[in-house]
Amino acid sequence: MDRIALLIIDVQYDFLPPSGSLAAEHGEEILPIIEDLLDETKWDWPVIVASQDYHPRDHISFATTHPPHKPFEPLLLKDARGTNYEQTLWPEHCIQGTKGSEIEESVKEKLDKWSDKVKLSRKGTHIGLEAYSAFEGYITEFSNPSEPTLEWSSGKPPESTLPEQSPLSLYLRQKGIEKVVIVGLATDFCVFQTALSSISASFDTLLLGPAMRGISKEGTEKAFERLRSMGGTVIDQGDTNWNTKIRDWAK
Ligand code: VGL
Ligand code: ZN
Repeated sequence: MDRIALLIIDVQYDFLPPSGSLAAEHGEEILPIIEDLLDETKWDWPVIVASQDYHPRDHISFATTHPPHKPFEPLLLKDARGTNYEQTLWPEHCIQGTKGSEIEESVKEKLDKWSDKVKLSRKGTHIGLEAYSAFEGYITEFSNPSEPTLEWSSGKPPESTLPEQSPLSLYLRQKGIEKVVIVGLATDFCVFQTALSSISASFDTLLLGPAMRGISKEGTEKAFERLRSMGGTVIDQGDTNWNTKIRDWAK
């Protein structure tokens, strides 16, 4: 697994059944596969990055921040950089300090064992900015993460960067990474946007379908189609031969 990073997107309780506030249907089915990928006797990733959606209360993406609007409605908003955009409003999720924001325990325990090979990308921390892609977060220690600084929480936000200049890209390049394998939640939002950034930043990008689930079925199918058309490699959700396919792609 030379020069290949594993990106584990948002495997957090709020995106998982049975109690997540924004659970991806059957999201729990991805856990054994991710645990397999984190088995050090089977895989030797030089770099692993987990991402964490990590919102303050009153985040711009929450329906409760914009009464009387309801979750899943689209709403035109202006963000903290002054950009007008259409926000899909969400139920409150992944709020800093809550159980829902934590990375699922079995995955977290395995990640802790990779010690200095694993980092955390925390995103969505600025109250006035939506951020789906792991390339839009700041990079910190996995086992001893730092809280967001003022510019990453409520101050003047960092200038928007091209994906190739983002903190995650710079980190991966510094480590000599050329290829990334992406797994996690949710296929149609954070996984999709992370994969778009990864392709734009010229990483050879593989999506492991069996280890991801989406919020909507149509959104998930569209995401796979678009990523394939942009040069991403997608292993289908039902593919039982994924193990061999990753190893062949890695050569
Ligand atoms: C996500 C919606 C809102 C995700 C995060 O992780 O896919 N989706 N925030
Ligand atoms: Zn979010």
